[in-house]
Amino acid sequence: MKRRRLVCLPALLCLIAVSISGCFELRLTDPQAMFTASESQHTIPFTASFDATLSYNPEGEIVSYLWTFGDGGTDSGPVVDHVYEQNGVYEVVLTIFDSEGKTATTRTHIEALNPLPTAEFTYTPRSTMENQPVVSASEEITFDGAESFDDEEVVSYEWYFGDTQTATGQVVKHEYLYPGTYNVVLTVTDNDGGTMQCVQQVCVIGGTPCNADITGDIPWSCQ
Ligand SMILES: [Ca+2]
Ligand SMILES: [Ca+2]
Repeated sequence: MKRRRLVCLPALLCLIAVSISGCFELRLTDPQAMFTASESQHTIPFTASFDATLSYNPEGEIVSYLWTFGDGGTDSGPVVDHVYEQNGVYEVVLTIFDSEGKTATTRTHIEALNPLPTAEFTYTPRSTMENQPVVSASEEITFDGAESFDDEEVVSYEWYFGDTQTATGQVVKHEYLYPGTYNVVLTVTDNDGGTMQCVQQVCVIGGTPCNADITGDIPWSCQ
């Protein structure tokens, strides 16, 4: 029994030694792919730079660096640039090849962000009183969001007129029943789901003046 144990022990030690040296050898001889990226997240369009000079090969040389950028673009070389023009999440893959035909691969993700739309609107007819635009109660006012824009497309216009009424569309009409100061909110949405709001105070006069100071000199004042 004792003898068998003695025989087994060297065999076991030998097996461990082989395993360790096997791992060690793997680590020593396989190429290691590594790179840094100048951006992990940026609004399009932007140029990202990638640097794979940290990659190394313990035996032999790295003979080529191949890149795929996740948007159909490819390149080669240890240091490359790539322009992202469409929003999305992209996987960047680097594969290196050494002189013995061994390869190594590593990857990262880059998020190319959608530029948000800009919301703007005008309204007519309106007149000016003491440098302040005013509209009249019981008059049809046209609200126009045509000055809103996006890098691609504004696909919806949602209006809130500040008096519980709402509407949808680039150009809408609304009539205020009562004088007052109303916060009109236009929310635009682009084709990628990005939203932006514009808020303007609209002063409505007529009938009972807005924020009326009945005994004051400027009964139409909205301040
Ligand atoms: Ca887009
Ligand atoms: Ca956009």
